[in-house]
Amino acid sequence: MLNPLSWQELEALTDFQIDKVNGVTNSQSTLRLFNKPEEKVRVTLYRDHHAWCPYCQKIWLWLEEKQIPYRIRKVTMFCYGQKESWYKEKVPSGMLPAVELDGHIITESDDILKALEQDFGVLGYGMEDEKVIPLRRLERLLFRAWCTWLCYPTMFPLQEMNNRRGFLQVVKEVEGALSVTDSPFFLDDFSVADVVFVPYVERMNASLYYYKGYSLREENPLLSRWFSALEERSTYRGTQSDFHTHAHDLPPQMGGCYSNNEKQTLINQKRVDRGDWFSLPDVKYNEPENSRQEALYRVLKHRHNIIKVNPTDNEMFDLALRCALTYMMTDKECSPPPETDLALRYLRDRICVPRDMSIYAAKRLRTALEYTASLAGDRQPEALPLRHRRDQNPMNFQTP
Ligand SMILES: N[C@@H](CCC(=O)N[C@@H](CS)C(=O)NCC(=O)O)C(=O)O
Repeated sequence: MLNPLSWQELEALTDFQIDKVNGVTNSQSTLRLFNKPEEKVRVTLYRDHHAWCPYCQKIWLWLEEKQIPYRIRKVTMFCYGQKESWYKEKVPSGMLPAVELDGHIITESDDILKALEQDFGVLGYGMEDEKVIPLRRLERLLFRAWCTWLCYPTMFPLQEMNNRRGFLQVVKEVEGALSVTDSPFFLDDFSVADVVFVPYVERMNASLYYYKGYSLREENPLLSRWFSALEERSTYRGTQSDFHTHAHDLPPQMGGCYSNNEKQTLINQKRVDRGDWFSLPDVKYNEPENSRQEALYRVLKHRHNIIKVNPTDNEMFDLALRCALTYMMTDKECSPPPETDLALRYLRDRICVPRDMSIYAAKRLRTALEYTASLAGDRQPEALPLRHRRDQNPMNFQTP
């Protein structure tokens, strides 16, 4: 049996580094300068720790596209822990996102975008442009049809069918809107109209695949082209989540997501929860060469907390985790201590994209954890909670 590499030996296997201040979009930054002096910072974005909040993604993506220097302060959402009192003093409702612009707090994502446009100019078009307004309306229509299908239990198959039909009708309209120009985007180039659609269409793609067996990206050619064009942009890639993260962060946020339990749905659920994660249509660009190094770097950074929050004995899990990382980095099978299968799968289920790492790094890590777990046993951990995600309380991962 191969002995796992030591932490020191593992450290030698990654030189992953990113420039969080001036480099590509990433979820770990707290300051973004885009090579401008720090005195230029006029904006602070308040967003959630997990990068789950769709309205925050909208503002985040806009700021990254426009390369506006800004600070980021992360706040806890109700479903995963206690809201910070300093934030409630600024925003009594505790709602996210908020932006502080020259010392003035602005809430409501649409109002934030309009205020930012006034000071920094539009992203292609303005929120109130006559080309953008109907697209914003269409996005809300799509959102409502999605909620109707996903977020309410149905008593009869006919009701489920009608909800599905209602959603697909709006999708047809979206396909129509995407066919108006030759560009893969809603207007002649990437613009605020795309930013408005990104957060929920990404969540629709994940949730309908998982709960309804329906693959939005694969079934609709123009939406498929749109997703692929988005994935050409490093800004979008930095904010992009994966199917596993969305499928399990949405239920508490939406007040419930209801599976239709059809054959394809059950196949998809198994794929999202247990792999093969590389077979999922949640990403289509080629895997970067350093995705394993990224995953390793991120685990190394937080390994003490990862081990501390795991329900298994620390020493045993330390060994098991090193087995999984050894396998991920060397392709050499490394048997973990007996009965650590649950511990490894506990972590497999809690990798959060893009909070912890980017989409391909997460696929590599989930695969290594699952494979190593399978050498110890085939037990599955308790299902993830549906009403809250306090198992993901960010306080457990605060670094000095
Ligand atoms: N209409 C608001 C909606 C914002 C919203 O619903 N935010 C949710 C997160 S997605 C929130 O802050 N909920 C409180 C919490 O979860 O702590 C906007 O566009 O900004």
